[in-house]
Amino acid sequence: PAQDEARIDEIKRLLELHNAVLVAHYYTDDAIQQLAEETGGCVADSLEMARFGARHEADTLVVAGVRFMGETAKILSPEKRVLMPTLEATCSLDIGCPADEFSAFCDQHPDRTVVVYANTSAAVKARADWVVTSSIAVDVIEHLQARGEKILWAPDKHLGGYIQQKTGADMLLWDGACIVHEEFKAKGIEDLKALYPEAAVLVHPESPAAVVELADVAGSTSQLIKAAKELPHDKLIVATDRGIFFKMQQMVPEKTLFEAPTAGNGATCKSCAHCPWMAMNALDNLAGALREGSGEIFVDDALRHAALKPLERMLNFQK
Ligand code: CIZ
Ligand code: SF4
Repeated sequence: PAQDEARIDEIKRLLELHNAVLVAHYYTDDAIQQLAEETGGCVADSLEMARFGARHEADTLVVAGVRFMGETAKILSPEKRVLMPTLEATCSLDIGCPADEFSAFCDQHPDRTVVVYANTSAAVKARADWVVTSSIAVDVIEHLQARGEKILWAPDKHLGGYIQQKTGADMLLWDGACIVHEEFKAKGIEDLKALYPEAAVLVHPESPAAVVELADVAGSTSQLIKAAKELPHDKLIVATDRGIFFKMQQMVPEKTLFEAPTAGNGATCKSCAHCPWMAMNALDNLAGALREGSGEIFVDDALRHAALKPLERMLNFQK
């Protein structure tokens, strides 16, 4: 629409004016992902967003995603101004893991190495030995296991359970979940698979174990996009936020992508398989943040230093 065009032009002008770069997650709206691509920004998972933002020479990072992604950017680049379209965009994993309760839990298990998922507040990261994203979680846990370490994992119990099963590591799990991935149904996928037996199933391991069991490939968003390209299959059933279809379809224009069902009867719905917090990012509030300098992320200095250590461990980790 013409209104969107005007907004897009305004954002492009403001990005230049402020020497700013747009860093967008795969789960944001197509228009935002496209804009990030067109303006020399990046569209990525949370690990690559963090790497890209830290390396880029821009003065301002505009992070389209959820709160922890903006915080991570600020922790890694304190000298940069970090803006988000909205500060209201949180995550059920972050909400489900309050720093004080988490810290008490860690205190009860001093013999365990604390590994937290990137989808957490700066305060929770500050209590951790390691931060990981789903892209490198398995590799890091294997590394710690080889050193004989016992793990305390938070917050996603499905991802934690998946890693535990895959590595055999001794992991104590926090009881958190992603409200988007938790809704995928094994029965719905089996029914779809009956219709298209030649289709491959791609699953993000924040999904329940019964769903991950049906996967031909389980992995992070970037790993699933890579698998979509490499697998010989022409049809793919995909269990992760449907925001990923923008990039995935771009990579495999010739393949047919199916949204994994969020209901047992094979149905999908408009508001399912899409993160309500990611969806808060829009062209309007993105333009507003750049125009008014609103949605700026600040992280207290002591907290920043404490959270930086486990984050740097992740960024410096080589398999
Ligand atoms: O579900 C999320 O928020 C994901 C997959 C984040 C990420 O690591 O890119
Ligand atoms: Fe959090 Fe799930 Fe949304 Fe990702 S998709 S930001 S894990 S609620």
